[in-house]
Amino acid sequence: MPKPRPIVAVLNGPNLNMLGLRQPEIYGRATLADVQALAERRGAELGLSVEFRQSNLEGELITWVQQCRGRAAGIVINPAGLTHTSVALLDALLAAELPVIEVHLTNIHRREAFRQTSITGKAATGLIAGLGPRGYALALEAMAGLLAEARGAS
Ligand code: DHK
Repeated sequence: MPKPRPIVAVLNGPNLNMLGLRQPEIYGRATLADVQALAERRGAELGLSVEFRQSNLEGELITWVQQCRGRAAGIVINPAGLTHTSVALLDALLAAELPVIEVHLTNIHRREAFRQTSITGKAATGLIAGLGPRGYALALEAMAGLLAEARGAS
């Protein structure tokens, strides 16, 4: 029997369902469906099973993070606006005890002061910001590398 592919949850926070329509001069013209297709394609090439989800609700994202514990191999997350506000999402990510890569489409350090702090980033193994949808593919590449290293170490 072929080995099951490690599950990597790719979670997206509030307003990312509006990608393509929402401030395209800042967030670009790619839609969330485009980002999902890119993530699923790159994930499959890397031997990962990508579970791609988006919610506008903080509690729903927290529940999805909780469900990753013991089931998924890692989490790629763009918490969107919750990046800058949500201690509760940070706590959920810490409790998951999984490698976490935080992705931002934009370079949050070039934006308003309130976007330059990431509360959730404290739970992240690494962060990728400013590279648009490509950041999701890069995050999955990094995740595949982290998982391979962890397998080699065990
Ligand atoms: C997305 C958002 O929706 C914003 O609230 C963040 C992030 C930045 C992004 O760049 O992907 O401030």
